[in-house]
Amino acid sequence: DLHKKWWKEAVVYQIYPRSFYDSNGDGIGDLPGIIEKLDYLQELGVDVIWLNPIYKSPNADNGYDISDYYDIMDEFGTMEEFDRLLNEAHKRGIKIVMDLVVNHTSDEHKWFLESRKSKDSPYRNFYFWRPGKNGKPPNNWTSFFGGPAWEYDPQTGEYYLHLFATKQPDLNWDNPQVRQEVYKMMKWWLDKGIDGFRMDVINLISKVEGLPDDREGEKKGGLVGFKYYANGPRVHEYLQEMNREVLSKYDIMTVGETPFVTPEIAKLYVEYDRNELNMLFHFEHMDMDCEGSKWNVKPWKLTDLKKIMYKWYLALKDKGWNSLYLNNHDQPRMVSRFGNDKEYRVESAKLLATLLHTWQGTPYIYQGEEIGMTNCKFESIDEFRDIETLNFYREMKEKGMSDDSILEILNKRSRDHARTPMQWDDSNNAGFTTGKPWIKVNPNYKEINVKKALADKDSIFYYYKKLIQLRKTHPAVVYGDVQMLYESDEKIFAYTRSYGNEKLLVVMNFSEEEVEFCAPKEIFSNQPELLISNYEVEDDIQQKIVLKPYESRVYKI
Ligand code: ISL
Ligand code: CA
Repeated sequence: DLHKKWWKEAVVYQIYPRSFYDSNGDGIGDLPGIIEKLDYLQELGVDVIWLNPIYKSPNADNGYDISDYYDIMDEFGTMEEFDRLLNEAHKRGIKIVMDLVVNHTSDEHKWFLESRKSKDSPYRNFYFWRPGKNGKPPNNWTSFFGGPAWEYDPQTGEYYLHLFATKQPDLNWDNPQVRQEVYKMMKWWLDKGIDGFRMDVINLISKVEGLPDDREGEKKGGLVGFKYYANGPRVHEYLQEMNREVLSKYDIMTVGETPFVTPEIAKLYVEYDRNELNMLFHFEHMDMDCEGSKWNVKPWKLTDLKKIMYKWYLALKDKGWNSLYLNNHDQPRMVSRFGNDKEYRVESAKLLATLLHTWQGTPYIYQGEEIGMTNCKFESIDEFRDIETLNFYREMKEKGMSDDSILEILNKRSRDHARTPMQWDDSNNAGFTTGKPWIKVNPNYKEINVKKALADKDSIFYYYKKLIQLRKTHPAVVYGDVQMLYESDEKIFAYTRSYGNEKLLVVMNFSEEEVEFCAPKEIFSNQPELLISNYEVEDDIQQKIVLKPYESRVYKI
């Protein structure tokens, strides 16, 4: 089958190196720390590691502001240690995918330092420099991290564009020299032997010519300007060029991080005959529980989640491939957001894992998810570290909001929930560091940690391990077609997966009550085999199953 690919069969494990494991006691996770934990990841059974940025960076946005693409961040280690990590991972059959952050660089990157020196610097056109309009920025676009998307630079009396922090100036992809520099750098890493890229906000790289004001956006509020750069006019031309000149020459996987995409837009990036990317991360399910902005939280509905997932499945079926995630380094912890992190923490973490691994697509596990790590209770503003969080705090203070109200919002949404240190054991600082951790450790580490999980055969960890194995032993888990059951039910998520003559049934109860599931006739007529479940199952599958709170079962039927 032409469409069989290793990256479809793989399970990816995302590592946020700063918070994974600190090997030298400076309070910051590092590359030798990851090497020490490779055996743990091998035990879990994952195939690929995606590393958040580890390049040289002044860390305005924890490595998403890169000052040298050919060097390693001081705190994380050296290039020798990276080579060792790559080698040790490969020895264990684990591939490594790197973050590629090329929509912007750090303002400390040498290209930018050159570019800001004078209007006729050979690097001027590597970025977007524009004169102001009557003492104001060149247009009304706002930044993802608050405030205008432009920064005035007195040295030449012009502004530069930054869609993210002021220390993250946007690269000008319309300049062919920029593109050639990026491709050269990508080849340099691929020639080292890395196995692919996760491409940061890669659908924002092409801006509409003239950088026009966004009048409608301004009226609506929220992020202003994105319609002039999200999925911009030349983005496919650039990605096809990148594919032709770089990606197609290697056996690698690529996944684009792409806010503002619908399935129709996504097809243009991932359909096989387009020769652009393998997969992308969309945000539709991340937007289910908020309105207008991520900070404005509302309850989410299971039917919305089902609709979104089914829509994406149908759109890419046989033409492209989905990536599956429920949290990452920018999002709250999934068990706190979509499950119940109190009395049903273990059950609901396993249920969410079941969905993640048995839907069609490549699953991405975020570090700590496999032991059911939860959101952290932050007691005061000085416990936060994330630039987006701190900027939001400042903005809300200026608007007169009280500390308590801001803290309440941040305790739901801050990106720092994902960034508290990995909980390895019940010793000081959860065994993450012998020094002072760069960010608060979640106080629940005595209860929730790796050591405990490895000692308990019913732990979330071993449930993940089993799910990952199911992908290896049952091709229907990877390739099977999805048929939805109970589509409009607000508590039950159920579907079948069919591949050749293999058929699986997945049933999940997303509620805290017992619910009845009535299996369709063709399902209970055969002798089904239970492949995995998160409760002890006594009953044989019958026409009617009573599902306990957050119960999930997978049958071969
Ligand atoms: O994090 C978000 C919401 O809290 C997103 O809006 C996020 O800023 C967006 O998805 C882009 O994220 C990526 O690029 C950013 C970086 O800060 C994020 O960590 C990264 O995942 C800028 O490089
Ligand atoms: Ca360290």
